[in-house]
Amino acid sequence: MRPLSRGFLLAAMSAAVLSPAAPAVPTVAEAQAFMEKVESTMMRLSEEAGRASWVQATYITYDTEILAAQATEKSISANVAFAKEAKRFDGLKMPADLARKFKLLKTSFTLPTPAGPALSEELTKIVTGMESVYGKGKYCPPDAESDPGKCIDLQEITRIMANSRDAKQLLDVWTGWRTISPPMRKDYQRFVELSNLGARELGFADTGAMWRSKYDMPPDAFARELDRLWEQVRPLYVSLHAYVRNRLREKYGDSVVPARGPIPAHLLGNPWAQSWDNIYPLVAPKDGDPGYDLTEILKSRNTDPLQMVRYGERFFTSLGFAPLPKTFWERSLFTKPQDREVVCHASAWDVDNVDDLRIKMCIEINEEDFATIHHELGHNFYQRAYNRQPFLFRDSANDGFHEAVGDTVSLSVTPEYLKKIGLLKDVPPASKDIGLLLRRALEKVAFLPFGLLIDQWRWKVFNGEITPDRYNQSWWELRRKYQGVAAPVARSEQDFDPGAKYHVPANVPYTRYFLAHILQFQFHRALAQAAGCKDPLHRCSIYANGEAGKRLRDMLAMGLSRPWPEALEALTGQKQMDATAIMDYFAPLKKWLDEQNAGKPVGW
Ligand code: X8Z
Ligand code: ZN
Repeated sequence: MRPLSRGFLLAAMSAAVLSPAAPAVPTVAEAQAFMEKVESTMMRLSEEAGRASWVQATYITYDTEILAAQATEKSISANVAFAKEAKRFDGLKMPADLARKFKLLKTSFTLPTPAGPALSEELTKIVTGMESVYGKGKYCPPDAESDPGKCIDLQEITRIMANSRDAKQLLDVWTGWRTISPPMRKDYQRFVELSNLGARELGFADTGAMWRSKYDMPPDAFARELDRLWEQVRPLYVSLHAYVRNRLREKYGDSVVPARGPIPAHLLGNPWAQSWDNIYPLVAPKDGDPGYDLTEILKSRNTDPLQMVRYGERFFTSLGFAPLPKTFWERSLFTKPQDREVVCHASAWDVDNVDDLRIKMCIEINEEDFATIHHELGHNFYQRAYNRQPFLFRDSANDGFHEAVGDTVSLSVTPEYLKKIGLLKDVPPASKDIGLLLRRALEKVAFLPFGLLIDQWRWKVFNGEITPDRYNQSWWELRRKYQGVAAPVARSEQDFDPGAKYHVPANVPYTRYFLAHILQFQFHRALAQAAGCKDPLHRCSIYANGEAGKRLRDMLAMGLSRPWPEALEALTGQKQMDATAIMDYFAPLKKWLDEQNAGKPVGW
C-alpha cells in the first residue's frame, strides 16, 4: 500500500493569479510541460510523505504523528492544487496518454484536503491521529485497573477470537475491542465534514462520489456493477451462512444462535466476522476433512517469520519475478516490537516508488498470516512490475487489482503445492475435496458481503444519508442486511463500531477488497488455463509455471497506463468482471451445502 496519497507542491498558485487580460488558450506543449512538473514534484513529495508515514506507523509517538501528518498534508495539498490548476487544460485536444494523466490527476488521492492550510492540516492530523489511536488500541478488562499489564492488544484479541470456543470469553473480547473506538467518533464526524469540503472544491458531490469516480466508468454505473456482482454470488453466501449457522447451533445451543435470525458476530473466529476460516474445525464435514492443518505444520517445523516470507517470495520467483531487493529484508518490519507502539495492520510499501519495497506486519505463525504474507508480497511485486511507467501510471489497473494479485497466488497454495515444497507428505484424495473447498469458502465467500458493506456505510455517511446520530445503528443494519450477522449485545450511539475496523479510522477505501475477491478467482481460472491445468480449479496451482507467470507479469507491468478492462482482457481474455469464476470454483461445495441445508431454515 502506498502512504495515504501522493502529492505535489509547486504550481498551486501560478494559474489562479488575477490577470486583467483573457487567459491565452493553452497549447499541448504547455500541457506536457505542466504534466512533467506534476509528475516529478509528486514523486518527490510522495517519497517524503512515505518515509514520514513509515516512521509513524512503525514507531508511534507524539512527534512522529505530527511529522507524518505534516508530510502527508504537504503532499496531498500539492496534489489537490495541481488537480485544480489542471482545469485550465480542460477541453484541450491532446494525445491519449497525456489526456489519461489529466484524468487520473483528479482522482489520484483518497483524502481531498480543503483549500487553506488551517483546514487542510486539521484534516490530515485527524486521520493520522485516528490511525494511531487504532494502532495503540488495547482492551483493558476491569482487573487491569491495578495492573495495566493485563490490557490486551489486537493481536491477542485476534488469537482469542480465532481459537477460543468459550462464548463468554469471546463476548468479552469482542466487546472489549470496541472500547477503543468511541473516542474517535467526534473526530470521524469532523473528518467527514472536512473531506467533503475538499471533494466539493474539486467538483465532486462528496468524498464517496470521488472514490467511485476511479473506475474508468461513470460512478453510478460502477455502483450498479457492484450490485450485479453481489447478486451473482449471494446465493452461494446464503447457503454457506445457513450451513454455518446450523453447525454453530449444534456447538453453542439455540439460546446463543437463533434458528432463523442473523449469526451473533462473536462466534465466527475473527474480531469483525469478516472471514470465518478459523472456525473450520467447528464446521468441518464429518467425513470429508482433508486431514491437515497448515498452522500445525508450520508450528511443528518451528518456522520463523522470515521463513514465512521466504516461502512467499519463492512462489513469485518461480513465476519469473526477480527476487526482492536486499533492502526489502533490511527495512521491512516482520514482527511486533516489544518496546514501542506500531500499527500492526499488515501493509506493503513502495517508499520511493521504484524499488524501496517493504512490508509491515506483526507476523504470527499460522495459516492466516501465511496467506496475508502472499497478499502483501502481491502488492510489492505489482509495484515493482510497473515501476518503469510514468509516475501517474504507477498503480494498479484499479484498486481491486492491487488487492487481488497476492490472493491469486494464494489460491495456488494447494495440497499438491505444499507437497512440492516439502510442507505436506500426502496429498488428500479427491474424496476430501469438500473439506478443502469449505475451508476456502469460509475464508473467501464469507468475506464477500463484508467487503461490500463497509463502503456502503461510508458512501452514505459521506453523502449525508447516514447522519452522526445514526452512525452505529446504520452500521448494524448493513451488517444484518448483507452479512446476516448481528451484534451479540445491544449497541447504542455511545458506541462507534465502524471505528474498530482499521480501514475506517485509517481512511482506506474498502470496495477494493470486494472486487479483489471476485477478480482473484477470475485471474486464477485464466492462469490455471494458461498453465494447462485440467483438474478442478481448486486443485490447480500455477507454481513454477512459465506461461502463467508471463501472463501475470505482462499484465502487472501495464500498471494504470490503460483502462482496467484492457488489463483484465490481457490476463483473462474478458473485459468484464465476472463472478462465474468464483461460482465455478465452489460449484461442488454449493451443491453439498444445499444438501446439508435441506429442510432447514435458510436466510435471516
Ligand atoms: O487490509 C487488508 C490487507 C492489507 S491491504 C492486510 N485486507 C483486508 C482486511 O484485513 O480487512 C486483506 C483482506 C481484507
Ligand atoms: Zn492489500
